Amino acid sequence: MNQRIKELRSILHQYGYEYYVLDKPSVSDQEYDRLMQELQDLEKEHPEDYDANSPTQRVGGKILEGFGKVRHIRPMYSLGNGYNYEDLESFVRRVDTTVGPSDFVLELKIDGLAMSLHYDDGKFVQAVTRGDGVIGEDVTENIRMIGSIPMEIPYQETLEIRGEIYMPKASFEHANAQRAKQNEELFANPRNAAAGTIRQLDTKVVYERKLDGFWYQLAVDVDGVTSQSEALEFLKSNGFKINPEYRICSNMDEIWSFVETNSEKRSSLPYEIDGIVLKVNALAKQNTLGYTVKTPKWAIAYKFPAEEVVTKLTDITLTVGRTGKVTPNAVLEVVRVAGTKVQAAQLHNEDYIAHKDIRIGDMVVVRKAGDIIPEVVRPLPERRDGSQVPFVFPSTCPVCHRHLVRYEDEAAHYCINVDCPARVLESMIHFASRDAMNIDTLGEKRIALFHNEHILDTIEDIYTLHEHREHLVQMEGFKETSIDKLLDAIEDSKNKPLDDLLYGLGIKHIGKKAAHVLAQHFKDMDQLIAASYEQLIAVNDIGTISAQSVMDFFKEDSNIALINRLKSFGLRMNSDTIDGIQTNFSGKTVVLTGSLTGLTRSEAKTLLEKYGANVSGSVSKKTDLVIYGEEAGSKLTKANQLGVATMDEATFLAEVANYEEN
Ligand code: 3B8
Repeated sequence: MNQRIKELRSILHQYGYEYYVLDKPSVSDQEYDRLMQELQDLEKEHPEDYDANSPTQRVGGKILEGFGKVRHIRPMYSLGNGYNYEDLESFVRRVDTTVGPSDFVLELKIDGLAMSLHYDDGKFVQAVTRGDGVIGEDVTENIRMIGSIPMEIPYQETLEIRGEIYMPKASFEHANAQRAKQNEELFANPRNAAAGTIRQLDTKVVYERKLDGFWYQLAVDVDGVTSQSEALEFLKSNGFKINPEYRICSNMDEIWSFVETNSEKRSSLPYEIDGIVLKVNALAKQNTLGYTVKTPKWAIAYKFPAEEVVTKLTDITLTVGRTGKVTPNAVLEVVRVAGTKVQAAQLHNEDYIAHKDIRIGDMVVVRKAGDIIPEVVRPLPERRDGSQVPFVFPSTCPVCHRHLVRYEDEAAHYCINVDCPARVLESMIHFASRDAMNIDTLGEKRIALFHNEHILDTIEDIYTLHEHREHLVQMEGFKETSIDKLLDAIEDSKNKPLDDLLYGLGIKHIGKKAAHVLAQHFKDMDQLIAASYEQLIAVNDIGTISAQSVMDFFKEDSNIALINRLKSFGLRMNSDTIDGIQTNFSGKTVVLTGSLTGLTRSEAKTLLEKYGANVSGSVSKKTDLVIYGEEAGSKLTKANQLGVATMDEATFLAEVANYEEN
């Protein structure tokens, strides 16, 4: 390795650290640019010294093909919420009763995107979004564009850390000013801007947007780190940017005073925060407290009160969901709240409207907290002028006009016509949605459009859509390539495991978790259909209500007919993971590249995951294996440069065929 290259990289890493992390540059911009230029020139002369982590690689220029999915080694939980003094007090009390009186670390809650960073041998190798907590997206190349994130750290063991990527207020203003000039739609708030930026395929854009990050968590055990405050100091000493505002508190008085001080400081900070995070300091105590399904029991997020605004409620409309539930929505005069434009809000049900005496034409208080759908908090009766009219819940469905039913013990009205076009439409939208069959090119708008054209009347029609290709390409606004992409995505979805299919069918009370549990337990659709009520409730996490709902669903002939049709279209009807089998792919991080001929990318990915691999989108030192098809390009080259093992498609297929037989 060229010594000057090595030296320049190390100098430039140091200068970058001083500039981005410490905010104390020790050299002028000109000097920095001069050294960078020298390094760029030398790297051009010495391509054999290529390093993805070189300072020259951090200014963008790469165009990405997409983002691979990565399974987190430890799930990435999100925090439970508290909204007031009492919520925090009961959290503290619960901790005290379980593990005794404790110290807490309080941190600002950065309003950004949770992110996980991986380092091996002191080098940055991968960045993954939270995703659904189990599987996230590989956004390594984009994260490299963030100047404050170290590419090299002193700590040499495998390290995974977590933190928050955010867009500083100044970068946000700058980005929006830029967009206004170009007549582009403005970002609603810094958080959305950061989220949009992280999913950019053009790394140059990411570089220019000037994101930043704060790091607050270790996802691996580190010798000598026994508390959250030590974890923060460990991160700091390894060159990571930590939020300096944290504090250790040992009682409610200290905790609440920190909350109050920082609520006031909020508007003067250069980045957005939406609350305060409380964490039990001692890691041993954190371990004892453990986790619920979704959240750690050793931490809680205090959320600042949601912003409230006043606007006029001009009308109340009804929507019919896929279960037939009819919900009233407020139509509002457009108003800005919590950074976004709001023109509709939830009204929940008939009783909610009646109890609050919300009338059409009222001035109302509207609230929006973070990503939550806005809601009408209360009317302002003192601002009535006599023109307001009370709302009478209609007796018929706004879509199919059949009579609505309100069951005795429920607040909701239902359209009980299973053929109601609104219900059918919503079922299709649910079926294709991200958490179900994930046909991402078949969204709400297209489904509605195809539905109007009578080429999509029920779920099973999704799989005969290809027969209407001629019709589709003639429709306005559709290019041939986008139709083919859609048809490919539909074809790929046939391979989705039983979990996703079950969830997609929209069985009442069967959410993602229950669908997963059922799929894991029964393994294939026929076994599940054949299951008795007793067998269903015997499954962990399946209660009487879910069990009955599954029984009811399969009792319907039309549902069985739908499943049989889907089966005849070739949909996979079983669950995918094969427990306990050791294969050549178990635990390996695999990257697919080039065009595969024997199977689709998605099929290959499903197979790899089935045999225990993590499929990632980009090649790094952490990659264990690159499987390549025809015309493989830069990823294969990079694998060879890094000395990562490679395998051609034919060998891969032979290996898999071997496992499939057993
Ligand atoms: C555990 C600890 C989630 C979080 C966490 O500034 C966990 O700590 C988490 F499961 O989401 N937005 C923070 C922030 C977020 C989290 C956290 N600490 N400071 C934040």
